[in-house]
Amino acid sequence: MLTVPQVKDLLSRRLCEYRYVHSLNVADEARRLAAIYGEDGDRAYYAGLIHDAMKDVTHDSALSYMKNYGINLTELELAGTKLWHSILGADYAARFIGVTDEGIINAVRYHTTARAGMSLLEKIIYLADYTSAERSYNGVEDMRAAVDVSLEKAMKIALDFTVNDLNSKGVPIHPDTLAALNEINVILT
Ligand code: DGI
Ligand code: FE
Ligand code: FE
Repeated sequence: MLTVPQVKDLLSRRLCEYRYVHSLNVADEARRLAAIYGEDGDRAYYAGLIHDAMKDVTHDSALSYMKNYGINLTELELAGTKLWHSILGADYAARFIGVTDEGIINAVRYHTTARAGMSLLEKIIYLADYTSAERSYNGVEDMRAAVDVSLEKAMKIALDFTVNDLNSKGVPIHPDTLAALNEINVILT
C-alpha cells in the first residue's frame, strides 16, 4: 500500500486542484469524526484521501478502465456517470494503490450511493464528504452540527438531501441509496 506522502503525490497529479484540496479536507474531517465515533484515525484519513481518486478521469478513460478490468455496471449505473468514480475508485484503490483493507475499499465504493448496513468507516467517509472544510452548499452548517451529534441523524439528513435533489432533477436513484434511506428511516422510527 502506498504511503500517505506517496498517495498525496499521486493525487496531486491525478486530480484538479479543487478536487485535491477537497480530498485533503475529507481526509482531515474523516480523522476528526473517527476520533469522535471510535474509528481508527489513520484508516479514516487514508480512506478520505483516496475516496475521489477516479473523479477526474475523462469519460473515455473511465470506459476503457471498465473494459480493461472487467468492471460491469448495471444499466442505472451506466446512465449515472457521477456514480462511476466510486465504483472505479474502489477497484483503483486495490489495484493501483495497493489497498488490501476491504473496509477502506468499501468506504470508497459506497461513498457516493451509501448502502444498507454501512460500517462505521463507510458512514464516516460518506459524511466527511458532505462536511469537509471547503463545502459551502445551503444547509452545510446543519450537516456539520448534526454530524457531531449523531451519525444516524446526519445520514438521514444527507440521504434525504441527496434523494430529494436527485428526484427534483429526475435522476434515477441507485437501489443502494434507497436501501440506505429505508434502513435509516426504520432505525429512526
Ligand atoms: O465526488 P463528490 O462530488 O465529492 O461527491 P459524491 O461522490 O457524493 O458525488 C455526488 C454526485 O453523485 C452528485 O452529483 C449526485 C450523484 N449521486 C449521488 N447519489 C446518487 C447519484 N446519482 C445517481 N444517479 N443515483 C444516486 O443514487
Ligand atoms: Fe465522490
Ligand atoms: Fe468527494
